[in-house]
Amino acid sequence: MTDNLQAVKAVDSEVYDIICAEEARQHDVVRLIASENYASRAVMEATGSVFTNKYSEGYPGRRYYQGQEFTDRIEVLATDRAKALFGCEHANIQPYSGSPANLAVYYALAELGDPVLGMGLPSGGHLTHGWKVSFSGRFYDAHHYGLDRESERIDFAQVQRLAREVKPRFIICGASAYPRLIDFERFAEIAQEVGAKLVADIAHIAGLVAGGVHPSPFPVADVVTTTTHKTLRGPRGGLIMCKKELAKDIDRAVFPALQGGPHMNQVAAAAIAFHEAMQPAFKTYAAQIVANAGAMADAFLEQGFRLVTGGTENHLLLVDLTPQGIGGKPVAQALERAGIVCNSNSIPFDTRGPFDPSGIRIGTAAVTTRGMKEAEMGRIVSWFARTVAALDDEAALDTIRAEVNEMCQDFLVP
Ligand code: DSN
Repeated sequence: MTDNLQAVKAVDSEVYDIICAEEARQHDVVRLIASENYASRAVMEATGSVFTNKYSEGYPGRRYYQGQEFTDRIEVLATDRAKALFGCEHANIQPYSGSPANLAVYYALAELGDPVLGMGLPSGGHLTHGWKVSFSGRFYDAHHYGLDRESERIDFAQVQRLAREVKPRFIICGASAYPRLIDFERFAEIAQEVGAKLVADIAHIAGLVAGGVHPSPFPVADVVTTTTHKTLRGPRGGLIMCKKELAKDIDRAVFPALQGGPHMNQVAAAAIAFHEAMQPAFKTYAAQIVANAGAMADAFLEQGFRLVTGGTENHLLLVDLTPQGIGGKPVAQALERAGIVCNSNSIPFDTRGPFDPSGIRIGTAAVTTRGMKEAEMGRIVSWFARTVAALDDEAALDTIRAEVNEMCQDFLVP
């Protein structure tokens, strides 16, 4: 990619050097952050295209500035592809990212102070699902469901009880750190019973839904939000999909209520990502993400680690380090020194605080894009185990890093 950055090099060698260093880092380490991926070269070229120069407030055919012949074409193309890919009635590709997409849904479906029901952050939900430090917890009457203590899976009895009690405007399902399938139909039954809308945030699993390896929230969800860059492997961005009858409210919430001009370079890149996700190879990719996560889970269990829920059915795993008696943070830091990049994460019913949680979150979307398969997952888990056993042993971590680096040379990045 940096081959293409000759203008950057000529104008600003400082920025060029930093980009090159980041490119090398992404090549030389094993990237396991569950929300990250490697976008294709086509997606990155479109992100850096001339559409970055254009303002286009409004929607296709209804813009406020002239010069929209091609912005209209690219936005229609992107939304048509999103609708075809996910099988939905309406799509809005303008949200800048996932949090703005969720904010638009609150704006469209509720008034300030209205009750809403979402998954608690410590259970694996997202900040924008009503957590108190986000707009969603501050300006709405947010209530939270969580997990069953025994199974560590969504506690639907609690969801139903809370829904009946608080009568939310909408129930939001979907998660950032939940290793199991989401039962959208069960959520829809509860939402219907209490007259609430169902919002599904599929940011983490959108690529799995598109690839047919996770159940789709359509047609049961009223609104579906996602980012375009996680398992879906597009540019950084957001997308809202909904039933036709909510289209106007959603569109008005995104523009003019919350955003100005959409980032059309991002829209063009998203159109490419949707095209890529419609190809047969993407189904194979999505299936391999899940197979790789499963292989990792097996390897972790063999090495004696405890996994939240005992395993995984999607792209991510949560390793609970409580039995090892160490926190996730020092382990994540040692792993980074060893060339394995992931994040510490709270586990359900965590007894440690959010800045020093008990778990490590791991995702397989990025390593799968590089072509790594089950055998490499086994190697990664054995490096993980060696790292945990050698947290402060710089020499041991250097040895692991060299081995990781050597393996990475065999797997291309786009
Ligand atoms: N930052 C994303 C994640 O890591 O899950 C969610 O916004």
